[in-house]
Amino acid sequence: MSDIRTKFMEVYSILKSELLNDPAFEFTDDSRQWVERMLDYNVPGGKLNRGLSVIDSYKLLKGGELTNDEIFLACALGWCIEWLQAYFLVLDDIMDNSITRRGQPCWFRLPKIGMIAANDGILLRNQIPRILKKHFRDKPYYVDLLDLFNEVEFQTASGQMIDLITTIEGEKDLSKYSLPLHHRIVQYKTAYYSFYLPVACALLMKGENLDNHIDVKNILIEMGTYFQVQDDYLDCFGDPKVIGKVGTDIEDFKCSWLVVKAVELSNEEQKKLLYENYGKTDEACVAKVKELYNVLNLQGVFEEYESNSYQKLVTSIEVHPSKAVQAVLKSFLAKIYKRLK
Ligand code: DMA
Ligand code: MG
Ligand code: MG
Ligand code: MG
Repeated sequence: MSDIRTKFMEVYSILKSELLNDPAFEFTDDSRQWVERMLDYNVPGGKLNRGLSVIDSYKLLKGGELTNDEIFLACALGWCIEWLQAYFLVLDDIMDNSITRRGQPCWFRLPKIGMIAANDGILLRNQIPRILKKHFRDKPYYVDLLDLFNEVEFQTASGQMIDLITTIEGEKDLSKYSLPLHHRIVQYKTAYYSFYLPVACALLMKGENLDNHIDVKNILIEMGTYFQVQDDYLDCFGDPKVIGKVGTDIEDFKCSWLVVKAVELSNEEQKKLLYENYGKTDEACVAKVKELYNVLNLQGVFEEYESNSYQKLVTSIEVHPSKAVQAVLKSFLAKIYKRLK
C-alpha cells in the first residue's frame, strides 16, 4: 500500500512538471516559482484518500493486476480529484475565515499571498482540464470524464452556496436549521466530489456507463453524508493537532450537524442560550455553546449516529449484486469508520 502511495507521489511530480511547462502560457522564472510553491503548499498535503481510492477502486473493479499504463492513468485521475479538492479548500478557507489547514496556516493567511489566493484557486481549477486533455484526450470516455468533473463541480459549488447563505449577517436564524437542510447542504458540498467522484472515475476508466450505476451513487452519497457529519463533529470535538485544522463552525453560524442536534434536544432555556451565543466570534460565547454540547451529551448522540449509519451502509452494500462493487464500497467505508482525522 505504501508502494502505491510512492507511485502516486511520483505521478504528482510528473503532472506538476507538465503544468509548469504548459505551452499555452509563457512561464517566466517568477511565475513558474509561484505556481510550483502554490501547488506544493495546497495539493499533496492531505490524507490523499480521495485520490488513492481511484486506484483502489479501479483495481477492485478490474479484479487483477494493473498495467503500468493503467496505474499512471488511475493516479492522474486521482490527482485531478485532489486538485479539485485543493481548489475548493483554498476558497473555502477564505470564505469560512479559517486559520489552519492540514497542519499549516491556510494559504491566504500567508503574508505575501492574501487575496491572490482567490486567483490561485481559479488556477487550480483550470489545471484539471489541462491534465485531462494531456492524458485522456484519445480515450473513448474523455467526454464523459469532462462532463463528470463539470457536473460534480457544479454540485459542490451549489452546496457551498447553500452552506454560506445560511450564515448571512442579519438573516441568521437557528430555527431554520433542521436535519433535512443539513442533509441537503452536505450532500452537495461534500458527498459528490469526495465519494461519488473517485468511484465514478474508476467506473469510466473501466468502460462503464455511469447511468447504470445509480445504486452505487446513492450508497456513496449516503457515505459522504456520514463523512461530513464526522467533519462537523470533529470541528468541535476533534484534536486540532490531529485533524490539522482549528474549528470555526460555531463562530461562523454554520448549519453543522451538532447545532441541528442541539436545537432538537434543547429545552427552552437551553435554546435561548444557543440563540444568544451561536455565531459569535467572542471566545466566551463559543465556550458556552461547547458547554451546552457537553450537557446535551452530543458526543454520545454522535457515537450512536455513527454506529447506526455504519450498520445501514453495510446493509445496503451487501444487497448489491456485484461482489467487486461491494469490495469497492466496503474499502471506502473501512477508511472512514470512526476516523479521528
Ligand atoms: C467542506 O466544508 C466543503 C468543501 C467543498 C471544501 P467545510 O467548510 O466544513 O470543510 P472544512 O471543515 O475542511 O473547512
Ligand atoms: Mg471550511
Ligand atoms: Mg465551508
Ligand atoms: Mg468542517
